[in-house]
Amino acid sequence: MFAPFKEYLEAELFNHFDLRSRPIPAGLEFNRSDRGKIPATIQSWCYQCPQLRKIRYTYIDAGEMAQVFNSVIYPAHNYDLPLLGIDFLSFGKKKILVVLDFQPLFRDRAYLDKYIEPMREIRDKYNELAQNLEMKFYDANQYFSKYLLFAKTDAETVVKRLFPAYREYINLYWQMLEAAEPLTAPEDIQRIVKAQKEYDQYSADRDPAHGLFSSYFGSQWSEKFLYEFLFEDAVPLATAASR
Ligand code: BLA
Repeated sequence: MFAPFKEYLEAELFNHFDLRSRPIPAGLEFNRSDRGKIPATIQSWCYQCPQLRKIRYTYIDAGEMAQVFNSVIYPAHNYDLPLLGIDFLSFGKKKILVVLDFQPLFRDRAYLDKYIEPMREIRDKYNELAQNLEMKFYDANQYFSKYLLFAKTDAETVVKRLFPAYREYINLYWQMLEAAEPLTAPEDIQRIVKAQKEYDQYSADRDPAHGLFSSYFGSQWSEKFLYEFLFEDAVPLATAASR
């Protein structure tokens, strides 16, 4: 279902950047479950380049039962760009949920004008993919922009509308990165380090996928996957509480 999205992102990354593999902890890059009626696999890829310190994407393939494409791109700490966040999910073909955003690290006017306003033109073209749905797990005012794509949709719209929208957003993200001036002041860089770390903590604490991962791969593997790969700068809640 989302394989063309993964392939497109991969090709774009290799065309635009000088990528190096970024290690994935042993045992987390691939897993397979035979617990359900249909076997499920989860596979992840991770890269880095001078402008992007962590590029990760994951594909879950449980056939008709579930297809998920999830990705986060973290700019290097000397770029204050939003993170590029992608979460495309399809369950049993009937339920398709898609989320795509430039996830802002800061919320002041100047920041939003610089990095979020440019999304507006694209977002306005794809109104049917921006449905103002209520968030149950996350807070729309933290690390989400007002021009995110967030929709419950169908397979036809994924092909005909989401794919072109996705290409446009990704292209805009590369343009912004190209235009961005790397920061040099240590205090500016520290502020970005802190905001990206808080993003990991926030995302790990609320991740709605924990149940999904656990049901296929067990809770131990899922906990490791969450805290050692997806959001490696987050501290598990239990650990945080006992410190
Ligand atoms: C929702 N994301 C979800 C859900 C799941 C995942 C299972 C709940 C779907 C439902 O309503 O039943 C899945 N999340 C994942 C997976 C990974 C993950 C598989 O982190 C990792 C491999 N989520 C992101 C990113 C964004 C994001 C980068 O990981 C930003 C674009 C958004 N996911 C997002 C939002 C929702 C969601 C906004 C709706 C949650 C809500 O209602 O609060």
